[in-house]
Amino acid sequence: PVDFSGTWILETNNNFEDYMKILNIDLVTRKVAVHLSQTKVIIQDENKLTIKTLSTFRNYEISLTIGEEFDECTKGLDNRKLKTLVSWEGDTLVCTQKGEKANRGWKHWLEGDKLHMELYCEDVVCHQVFIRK
Ligand code: RET
Repeated sequence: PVDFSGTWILETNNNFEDYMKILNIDLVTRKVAVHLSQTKVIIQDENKLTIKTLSTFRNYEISLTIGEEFDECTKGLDNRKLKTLVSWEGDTLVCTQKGEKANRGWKHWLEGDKLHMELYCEDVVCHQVFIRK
C-alpha cells in the first residue's frame, strides 16, 4: 500500500473554520486555530498508524491499527467520544468517526508529492494540502 510516513507542512487549509464551527469548537479556539501553521507527523508501519497534528498552540495525536475500530476521544479539539475505524479504499485511507455528529470522518491520499486530507462532518468539508518537510 501507499506509505504516508513523513513530516508534512500545511500548505492550504480550505474551510477549516466551518469544520471547527460544525464541531462546536469555541470562538476563541477557532480564531487561534484557523491561522495556525500545522505539521503532520505520520508514522506508518504495516497496519499500524500514528498521526500527530502539531502546532504551537496545541497538539493532537492518534495511534491506531488499520481495520480495527477503536475508541477515540478528541481531547483538545471538540472533546467528543467516537468509535473510529480507519481502512483502505484503494490508495486512500478512509476514516469513519461514529458518534454524536453525522457523517463524520476524514480521508488521506497522495497526489504527486503532496498529501491531501479531507475532514468532514455533516455537510461541511475541509480540504487540507500538505507538502513534505
Ligand atoms: C489543532 C489546534 C487546536 C485546535 C484545533 C486543532 C485541530 C486539529 C484537527 C486535527 C485532525 C486530525 C486528524 C488526523 C488524522 O489523520 C490544529 C490541533 C481544532 C482537526 C483527523
